[in-house]
Amino acid sequence: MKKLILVLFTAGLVCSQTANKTQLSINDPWIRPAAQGANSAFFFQLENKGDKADTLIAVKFAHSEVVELHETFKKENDMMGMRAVKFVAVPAKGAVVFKPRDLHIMLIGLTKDVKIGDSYELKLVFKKAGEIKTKAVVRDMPKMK
Ligand SMILES: [Cu+2]
Repeated sequence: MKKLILVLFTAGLVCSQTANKTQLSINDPWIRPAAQGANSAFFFQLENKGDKADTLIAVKFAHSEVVELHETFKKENDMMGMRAVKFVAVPAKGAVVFKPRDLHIMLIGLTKDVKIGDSYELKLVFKKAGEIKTKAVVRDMPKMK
């Protein structure tokens, strides 16, 4: 009897996870190159096709000491600054863009060189959907206009 309950419970978990995962998609994930010991950043577009909002609460990366969610803001003297945020809301039927000089994931203290052409697995952690894996390719920053 105990065994049957356990099986049912596990099956339920698997189902709800797949249902959630189809709602969120991570498009064009990429990382900028940087040397060991320096910082890098991770960018992507997040699309929520579902009719429930979700919240990005963390990102996991195996090759940096710290990972933070960052936003860019304008300082008084027109300089750009950046600061950590605790979460990023993803609206229902909406999208959030993580891009240079805007929202980004800061990869602080790389434990190895991150070179152009390499690709790395990262995990995005959502309040409702849980962990979603993605693979990001390392490429150069787009040229500033
Ligand atoms: Cu940053």
